[in-house]
Amino acid sequence: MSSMSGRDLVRSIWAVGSAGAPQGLRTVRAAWRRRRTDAVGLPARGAERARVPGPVQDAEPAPGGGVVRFSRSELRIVVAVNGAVFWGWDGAGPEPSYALAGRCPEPDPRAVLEPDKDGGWRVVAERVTVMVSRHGAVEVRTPGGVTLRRDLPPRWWEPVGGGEARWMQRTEVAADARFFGLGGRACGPRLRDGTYRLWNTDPGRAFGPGDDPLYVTMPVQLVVADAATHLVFHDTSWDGTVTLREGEEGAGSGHDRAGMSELRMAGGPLRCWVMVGTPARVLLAWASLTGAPALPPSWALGHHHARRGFGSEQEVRRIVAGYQERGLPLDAVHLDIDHHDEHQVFTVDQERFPKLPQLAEELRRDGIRLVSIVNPAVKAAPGNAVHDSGTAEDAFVRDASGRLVEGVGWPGEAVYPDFTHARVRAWWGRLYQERLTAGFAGFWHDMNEPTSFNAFGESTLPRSARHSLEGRGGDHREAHNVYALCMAQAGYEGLRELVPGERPFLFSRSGWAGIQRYGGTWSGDVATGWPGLRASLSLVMGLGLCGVPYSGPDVGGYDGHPSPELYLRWFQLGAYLPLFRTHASLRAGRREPWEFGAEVLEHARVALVERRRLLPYFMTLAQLARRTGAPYVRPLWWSVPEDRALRDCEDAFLLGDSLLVAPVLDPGSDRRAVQLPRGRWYDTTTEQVYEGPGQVLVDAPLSRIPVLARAGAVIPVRADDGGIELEVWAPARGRSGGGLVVEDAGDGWDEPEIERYVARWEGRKLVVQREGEDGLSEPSHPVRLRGLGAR
Ligand code: NBV
Repeated sequence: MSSMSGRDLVRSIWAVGSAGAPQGLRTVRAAWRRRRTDAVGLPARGAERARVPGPVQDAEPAPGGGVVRFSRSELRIVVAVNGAVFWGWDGAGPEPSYALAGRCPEPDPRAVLEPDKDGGWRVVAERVTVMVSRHGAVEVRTPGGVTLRRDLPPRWWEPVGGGEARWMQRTEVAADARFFGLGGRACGPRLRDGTYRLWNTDPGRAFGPGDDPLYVTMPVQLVVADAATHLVFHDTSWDGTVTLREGEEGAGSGHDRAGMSELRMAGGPLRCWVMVGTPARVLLAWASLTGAPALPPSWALGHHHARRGFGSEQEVRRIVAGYQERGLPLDAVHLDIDHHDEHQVFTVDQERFPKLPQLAEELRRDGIRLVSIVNPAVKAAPGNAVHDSGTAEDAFVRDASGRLVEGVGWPGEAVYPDFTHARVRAWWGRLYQERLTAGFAGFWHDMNEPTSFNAFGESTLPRSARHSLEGRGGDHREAHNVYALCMAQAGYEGLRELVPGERPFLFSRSGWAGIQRYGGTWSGDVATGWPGLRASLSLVMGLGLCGVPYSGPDVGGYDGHPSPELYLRWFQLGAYLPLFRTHASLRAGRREPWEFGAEVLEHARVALVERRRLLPYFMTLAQLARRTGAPYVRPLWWSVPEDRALRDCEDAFLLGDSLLVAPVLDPGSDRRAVQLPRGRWYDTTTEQVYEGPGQVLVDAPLSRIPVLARAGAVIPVRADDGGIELEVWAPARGRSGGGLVVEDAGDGWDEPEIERYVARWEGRKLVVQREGEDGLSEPSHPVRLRGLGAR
């Protein structure tokens, strides 16, 4: 590696990369270096032998299912008490797993393995039947006998000289099925025909809908069909691809063509979990398996402003004052890498930020928290305290020969903690004390795919880099996709130890199945432009369906200069997403709402004020997400997955049960079409009534995006005095409604109770009551009725 200083090295790589001509040379050199590293560290694959399970031999029942033996493999099936079904080939069991929140759930003793026709076997459980053919095809059926998926017998390719087998699993699904999930995808949320890679990737530049994969990939698919929704999770962290092809329904007497999904993995166990039911039930089972989403502290549900290039404490103060002078609500300020010294992570540049704790204290008095970026790359320089303590802990990733793996991170030549080791996680977790002392209240994990600036041909560690993998031992091929998940675990558990009374707040650029246990994500460097705006909604919705309910984009896009209109439309969307954050790169210019002219400022103010008013609703949604796994942002088909028109609708979403948000995603629009689910809906600004199901045209002037309330909804909002008020939208005559309220628990661990409300007509009077064990009572909060003027 060259002797350049860290930042120079990073800058030169960037400069060369963007200059064009030398790019080829760099790529060749880097690719060569990676090949050399991996050639030494990884066994050559050589010839391979293909294998399929072969014919069935016998079967043996066990709790929750049993084992079916084939001539060249065996299949273990377990139905768990939460209704999820596990199966694993070649002796694979559910553990160890980075996705599971704890131990594998207990088997359901009622599920039994029994012989089926034609020499096959089946496991009959309450919510699913799993049929295994005599050649190893596995079919999942509803209790009514409708097939939801049919896995053909898998295929393995094993290196003749030994080593990791790669494998392929092809699956047929219903002709009407639609695919969602696979982590954060920019081109969704409905995943069209194509091949999607499972390898967390920093695209190295701002991305748009055509870029795939991105920072968060997961082998989690949500398959929505008329017969039922199911989630399938292949619990394998290796590199892979999923090829999807939607089916086609034969019109009239024509034949249906099944949908198809083909998973190819470079290694790891062939095992999966399937959950069947309604979307809500499926997400509940998923959360019970992989962990309840962390509950953000209440301030994290407000507005966050991040910025590259805050050059000093004074500048932070100036920006905060800019918000305050204009009466714009602000809840958190994020400091990017610019506040570090040359060693970067867990340091503060004392010249430019000499009194950070004092600044943090001042801000906190105004209700604003400081959030810090945290990168995993540790500057490889003796004298850098983090480096030295990590070295003493033997914390950094090594290669097969025992040498430290050096990459290029933001601080230049860098080493990378091996977060797949419990001791290393504990060491890293303790480092957050430095951040807490500096006054930070929240943490923003960046560059944790992990990214190493192209030092190894692709922008991450070499595949041969060794990892502990909880003592089992392995390499980066297996550890890569769970690197950020383990970093999040380290941060979360460290913070729990350091500040036991407060709920940690962290969000991470990269992640994998289970990341929600520790925090959320954000969309990374989304490209400024209308396609980027659309992509940011796709990411939030897709991640929500994979069990990660808290995320949001960089409002305005990361890399460019948005027009005032684009900025505003992004801002208006962001105000209804769980993480509402403005941020951009150094070159992209400012993202403060007053930078785009007086008109934008006025409309942005309305969005900010409305977000603050809706905080009790957001808190309720966060609490419900933790208890049920349901994302705050839901596709329109959430409770009616069989509604074909809604299933294909990607440009609007439900925020909880009560609101439908229809962002403006195209320039020059002042009206937009909205596909409504069944029932009556009110435009929350004009109180105009719309009746669903069906498509309606709704006003969308520059001043606001359409937000519709479901008739009968009871929505907790912030009253002028700061308390909670119930905004109740009149149900249609003869109908009733209701809603849940879970109050803010402060930033600690108290468990507030769920308040249930009903709204119904008593003659000409709309009555709102609280439902309790002892019957109905007066509401615990003042009530404001809306929509009464509607006919
Ligand atoms: O820390 C700088 C940026 C950050 O602003 C952005 O949000 C991240 O996605 N970060 C990427 C590192 C960029 C390095 C080239």
